[in-house]
Amino acid sequence: MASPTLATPYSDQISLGYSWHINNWLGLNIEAASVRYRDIPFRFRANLCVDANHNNVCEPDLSEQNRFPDFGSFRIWYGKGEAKYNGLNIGCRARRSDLEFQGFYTYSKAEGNVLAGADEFRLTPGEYQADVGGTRLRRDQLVNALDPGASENFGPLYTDARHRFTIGALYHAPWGILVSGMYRYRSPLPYTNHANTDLNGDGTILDLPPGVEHVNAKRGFSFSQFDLRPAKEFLFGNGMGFELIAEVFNLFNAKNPARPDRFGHATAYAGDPLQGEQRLAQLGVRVSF
Ligand SMILES: [Ca+2]
Ligand SMILES: [Ca+2]
Repeated sequence: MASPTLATPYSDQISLGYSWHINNWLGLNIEAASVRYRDIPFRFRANLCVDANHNNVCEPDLSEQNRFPDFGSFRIWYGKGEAKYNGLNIGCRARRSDLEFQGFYTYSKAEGNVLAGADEFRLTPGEYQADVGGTRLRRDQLVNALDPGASENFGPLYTDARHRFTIGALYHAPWGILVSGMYRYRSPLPYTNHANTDLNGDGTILDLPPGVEHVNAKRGFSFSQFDLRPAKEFLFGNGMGFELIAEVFNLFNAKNPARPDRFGHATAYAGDPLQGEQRLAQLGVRVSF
């Protein structure tokens, strides 16, 4: 079913940046951005049980029926998905004879009612939280399906990390050795502490327990990874030579738990599909001729 609210999605963006060359080897830039996304389509299950006797239990045996009793569980494509992003980014570049350095830090907030991300159309992405899909009693459910604009349906998007930090450096060490490294960090992503049982008698189990005010109110796990790559080139003249390369991914072997369930227990770790690396070292030779 399609709702008459469907419209072409759009976004308004405003950003302001400043770039500053402090001296001939150091530069800074700072940028603030604010984006509003509107008319994002998403679908949700709309044919809920009507708890006629108000005991917060859906009782088909007592002839409590769905709102549209002639139909089974159907989904509505609805057009009033929205999100907003506010971010502040500070970047730094440094370049000296033997060292190049680049780093940035971002403070940001991304909130909305289409939790998979502002350019996605799903409410319950199982790749971010282990137990929001799996059954139609949770999948594509709005926490409050009777009022898609209600505050409990809004929360931080699953991709919303408050802090992100990345630095990369390239060092020309003695004996012609080139060492490069990169460190990445982001603060924990949100998840929904849902009840997994029908608390309000509407037949769905993606309900918020008492005291939980909105979706994605909890935070799971941070992520960090440090990669290091020393290399040395041997040249024989005539354009011939070879380069020895060692690469270590996730040098400190950060476990990086991910994909929590509603209790905040991780179900995925570094090295699993779509996660960062486990510690991994490899040696390589590149021959040029
Ligand atoms: Ca009832
Ligand atoms: Ca329910």
